[in-house]
Amino acid sequence: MTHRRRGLLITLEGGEGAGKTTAQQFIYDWLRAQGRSVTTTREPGGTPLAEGIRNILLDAKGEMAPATELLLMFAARAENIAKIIEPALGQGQDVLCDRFTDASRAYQGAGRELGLAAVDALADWVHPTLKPDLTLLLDVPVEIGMERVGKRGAALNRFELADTAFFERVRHGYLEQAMREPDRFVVIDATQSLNEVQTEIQSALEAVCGGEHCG
Ligand code: Z5A
Repeated sequence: MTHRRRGLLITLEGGEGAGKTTAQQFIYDWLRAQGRSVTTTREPGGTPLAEGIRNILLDAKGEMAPATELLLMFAARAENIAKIIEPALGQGQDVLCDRFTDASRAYQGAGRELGLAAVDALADWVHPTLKPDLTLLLDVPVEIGMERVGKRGAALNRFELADTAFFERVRHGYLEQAMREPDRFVVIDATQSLNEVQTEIQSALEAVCGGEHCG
């Protein structure tokens, strides 16, 4: 009996304006050029229900307790995993996900100061065996990221309205997570030019695609 190869789960992380959306297209194109099938998704979001939860979470006029925010992130994640991520991986497709559980560790665990234990308990319950094969962390100082977001000209969402101290905690939360899991994370200095950022992303992709489950 032949077993279909499971795809790779690649996640993109970073603070506001780090360049994830810009990087996602580059990664998609690169993986496709290797002849790989790729599904893209984002969090919170990815399915109609999860996109509905996203709207509630991002509504600038909305207010919610930090615990509510964390639980809604995992409610959306449970949908995305069940409907998009697991089926695609099981069919041998790579999944490129714009943010995943590390965002909950950084934003809710560190930013909202709920702590890692609460996030890890939910992660253990919602996706006990699912872990990214590669996490690209686009790291940018808070003021540079906010400047980029400001230049975008779009209305700010509920997260983007937070104060600088919140974003500093988020950034440190991400960097601490990367230090804890150096085999999974690749930290990229996102203050570099787009070309330089893409060169580093490509090296990380080549490394993970050199593994036994790529080809
Ligand atoms: N959130 C959470 O709290 N907990 C969770 O568990 C999850 C999420 C999953 C929505 O995420 C919110 O949900 C998010 C965290 C929270 N907070 N917010 N907001 P999102 O990913 O959808 O939203 P976002 O982080 O704000 O995405 P973004 O604003 O689109 O940022 P980005 O994708 O990282 O940046 P970009 O759009 O690619 O680039 C921003 C601008 O910078 C753009 O004009 C680019 O042309 C420019 N750019 C990009 N790279 C460069 C370089 N290298 N040089 C110069 N300029 C550049």
